[in-house]
Amino acid sequence: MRLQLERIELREIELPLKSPFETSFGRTTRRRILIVRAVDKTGDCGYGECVAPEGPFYNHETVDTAWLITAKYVAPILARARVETASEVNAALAPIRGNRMAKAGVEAAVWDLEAKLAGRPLWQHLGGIRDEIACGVSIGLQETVEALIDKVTNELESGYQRIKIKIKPGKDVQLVEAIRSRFPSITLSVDANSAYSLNGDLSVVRQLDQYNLLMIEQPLAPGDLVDHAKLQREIKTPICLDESIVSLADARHAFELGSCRIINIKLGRVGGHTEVRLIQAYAVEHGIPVWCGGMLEAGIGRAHNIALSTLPGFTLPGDVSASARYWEEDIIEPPVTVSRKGTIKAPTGHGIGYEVNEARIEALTVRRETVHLTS
Ligand code: OSB
Ligand code: MG
Repeated sequence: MRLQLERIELREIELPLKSPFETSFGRTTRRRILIVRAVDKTGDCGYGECVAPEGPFYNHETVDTAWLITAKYVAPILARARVETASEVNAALAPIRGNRMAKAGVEAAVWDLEAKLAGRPLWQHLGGIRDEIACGVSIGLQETVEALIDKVTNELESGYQRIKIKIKPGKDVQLVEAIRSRFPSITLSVDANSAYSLNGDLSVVRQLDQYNLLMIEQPLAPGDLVDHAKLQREIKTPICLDESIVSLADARHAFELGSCRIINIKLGRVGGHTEVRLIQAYAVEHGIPVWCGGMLEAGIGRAHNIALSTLPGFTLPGDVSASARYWEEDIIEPPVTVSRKGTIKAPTGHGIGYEVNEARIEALTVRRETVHLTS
């Protein structure tokens, strides 16, 4: 089945979060989300969700930059490349430097389209090997320690297999101490989103090292692979890299330097499913556990995350959790739900395997643009 892409449709929707999500780099209360539809000559279509956030604080990308790059460069380059399979999209877009979230939104839509045309679930089309994935939750910074403990208690009662909390300087050891004294043996990790430095904060990280954490995620700046390697040599807790790894090359550099022992893979951050598979295959070959990270996705992005989490190597619970943790009403049907044992069943429907609620997307749309790929 050869693809003949006819057009790329972009929409921006606005979706309020049920409760604000706070990290070391800021607080999000509502999401502005770029939804991508890739439409084939046959009229069939695939969906992608660009995870670029509102502001350039997680990385350099934003909804607005992603919109510009997608409309002005990604779509036209794709048109000229006349890709016939989803696996060609990554190479076709290689001339565009960075802007991986923009590229991933379109790439993912083409993968969904191709899986639908092939008549099978995206997760199987990508090479997934399990029909159920393990789930954890990411809990943002809270106003008080009591509020944090309440959140942790609720998520554990829901069945989630791993708790991750956000930390930042001044809100770190005290939070971990409070959770550990209440829940001595749960699977617990922390995510600093690059808020620390090797020179200034080694003593804090050494203290965190005493709490039997599953991992410490992205303590230092994204470019600091060398400092992460030095830090990893100082502590027994595995370092997990998120922001630092945007490509297979980064994963290899991190492994060769000893900068981490675990990798968080995000579809948007690495530029799409093809790069996810390259990193995941490298990780399997070198015995590095990986897991799927999240970016406060609505249903389309969540569905793609479920699909990629079925690949070999995704052996740790991901930040892929129920729609209801984020949204009053999702943009897919049914919403993503999590079992009592903290798992999500990979869907059996074709492509992403969830129905996209077009009417709801229409109602939430604040901006739209269509780029035609054939003349
Ligand atoms: O670092 O994993 C991160 C959300 C926004 C930006 C960065 C991160 C996160 C999360 C939330 O941790 C994960 C989720 O979607 O539940
Ligand atoms: Mg992270």
